[in-house]
Amino acid sequence: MASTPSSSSSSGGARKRRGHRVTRRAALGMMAGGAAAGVVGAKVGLKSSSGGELAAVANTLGLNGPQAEAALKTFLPGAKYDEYFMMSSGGHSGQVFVIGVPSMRLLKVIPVFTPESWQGYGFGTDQGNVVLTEGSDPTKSNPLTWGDTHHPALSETAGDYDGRWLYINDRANGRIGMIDLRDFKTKQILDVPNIQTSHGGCFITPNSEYVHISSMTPAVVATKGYTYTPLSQYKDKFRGYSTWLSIDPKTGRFDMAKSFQIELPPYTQDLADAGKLTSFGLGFINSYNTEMATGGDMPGGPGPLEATATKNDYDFLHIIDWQKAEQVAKTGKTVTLNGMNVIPLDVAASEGILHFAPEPRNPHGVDVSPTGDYICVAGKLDPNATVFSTEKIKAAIANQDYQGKDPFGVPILTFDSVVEAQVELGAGPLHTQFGPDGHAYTSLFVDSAVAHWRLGEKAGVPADQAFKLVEKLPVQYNIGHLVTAEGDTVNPDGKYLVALNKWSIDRFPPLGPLHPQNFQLVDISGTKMQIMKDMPIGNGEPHYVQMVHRDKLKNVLSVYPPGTDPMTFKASPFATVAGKERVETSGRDVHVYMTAMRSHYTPDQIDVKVGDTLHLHITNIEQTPDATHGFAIPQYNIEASIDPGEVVNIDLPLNREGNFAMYCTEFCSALHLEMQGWLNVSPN
Ligand code: CUK
Ligand code: CUA
Repeated sequence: MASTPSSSSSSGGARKRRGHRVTRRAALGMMAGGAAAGVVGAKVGLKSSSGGELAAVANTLGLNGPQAEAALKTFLPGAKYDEYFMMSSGGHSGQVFVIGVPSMRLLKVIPVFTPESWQGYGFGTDQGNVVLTEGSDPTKSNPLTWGDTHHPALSETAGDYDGRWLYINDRANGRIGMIDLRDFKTKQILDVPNIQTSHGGCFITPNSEYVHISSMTPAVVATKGYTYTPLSQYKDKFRGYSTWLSIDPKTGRFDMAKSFQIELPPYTQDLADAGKLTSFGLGFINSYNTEMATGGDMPGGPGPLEATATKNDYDFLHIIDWQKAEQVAKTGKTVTLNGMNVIPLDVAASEGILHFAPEPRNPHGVDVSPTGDYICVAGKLDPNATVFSTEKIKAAIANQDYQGKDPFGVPILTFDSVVEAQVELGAGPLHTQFGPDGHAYTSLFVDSAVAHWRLGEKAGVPADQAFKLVEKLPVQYNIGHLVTAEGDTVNPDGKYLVALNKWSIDRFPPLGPLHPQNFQLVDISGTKMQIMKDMPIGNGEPHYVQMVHRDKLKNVLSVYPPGTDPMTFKASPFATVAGKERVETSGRDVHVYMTAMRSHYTPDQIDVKVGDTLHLHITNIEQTPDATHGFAIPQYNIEASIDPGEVVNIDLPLNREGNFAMYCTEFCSALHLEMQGWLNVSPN
């Protein structure tokens, strides 16, 4: 892998750092003797260390100096916390992973679209069951039980993460989930009307006005969900939709009355991003398959989709003026489709809401630079990053500088009028993230490398370094997305980059033919990028990830206030306190108001009959951090996790007689094994 010597001025010390932030060295509270230049230097020389053993350890493992240094820099002893958290999509695991940086430790799995039994998500309790069922329209009776999470979006204020909510899309089923970052639990899943799949999202506007999600593959939408249509009518009947979901500023939930969609041509809409600062008010969506190919690779067909969908030299960057759309959405020019306020395609074109700019064929990522001045499109089949200029786009729109219209009447801006630069990076560029001072980093899938390059003068880059490749770092292997610390905000931190590699091949011991993905932590604080650590991801296939500073997550609860309903964060009407436990029967409905504390449930015997419906309202009356109790009923597929202060509700129709030994699944105390009881279901 050719690697160009750094010509940048990006020495670690020269990078601006936020004053209130601790440097990595201070955060680690170690390496007081200074960064070791080599293995010998790794002896550290601290009086409190056990002597010169480090060099011997490094020699035994065959570590070179930079590797030994990286090992120390990424080690965190207990009770020392990571400086950053990665909010990682979990791909087709349907979950979100929370990973510490620089330690690269998995700290939490947040179930969103897929049931998860440790947290009792989707096994009979209200939170998971309600959320999964509500998010499964139109088949509420048969909930979808998996999703394909791709693009997490942290809520923002003034273009910076604010630590309130996290959104994530389901690429498979066109859904979006909302996680509250007070308790890291999923509060809402919305099956977005009129889109069957999703990829252009989630992205969030700079003040969390909207979270955007657009369809990937177009579909035929009818007034009641989807309808069958021959693929020969693809161009006429299939449509995509760009969805702007209004965020309730108090709860983070979706406010459908203020949300709207924009109808799009049946191209395949891919990644998207929100404008910021100079491009505030605009949204950008890539597309491919402007050929509108539908496959057909058997004899007599037009050919495989991947061949027929790559014929055009250019596809279209969709440029959406969402502030204009917001105004038009309030007029009579819209239609209502499955409960969604929709701006028809011809209205979007004629009202100046939607413009196209040609982009080199079959692009993938579109990423807006921190100042909002540059829109970076990576070309998959093109070795360049194509950089569009916000200023030039605005001028071209104002001057109606069009090179034509697409078959649906959408004006196409003149390519040469809106492009600022094309930077040759290497084979298979996909996604771009940013550091301070106009540093940009693009993943190269085919090259298996990260390309470090510089933006232009509007990002503060000296003219002689503008739009130049700085360095390429080989990664292992076949990188998809990448992330830098707060690298998609108005204020990126630099410091760390993580390469999200699709293949790991030989990096980890084989444990069967399915290999993990490989996250690689890269130090980008110095003049040369340096790999610090590999982390196998043995679950799902992460796509995008955001990396947020620990300071931003300031609202995290350690315990709930007593008797809290986690869906509302308010006192639950079903909360119970010690001494008030009771059973209330009304007809065949048996309500049990139960408390859980170390090491018993009260009541610990429940007597019911086949045909009754049991309504369990369990309050964990503890306020000790980490004193979570489980609650399982064997044979009935019930499993709850009840955090301190939390109230969990379970509705259970009793269809089978027996004595069921309900028990606590969380090893909570010395007498945890004794924390059990009996559900006695007698014959009717
Ligand atoms: S996509 Cu996966 S590597 Cu869904 Cu963001 Cu590019
Ligand atoms: Cu409660 Cu174990």
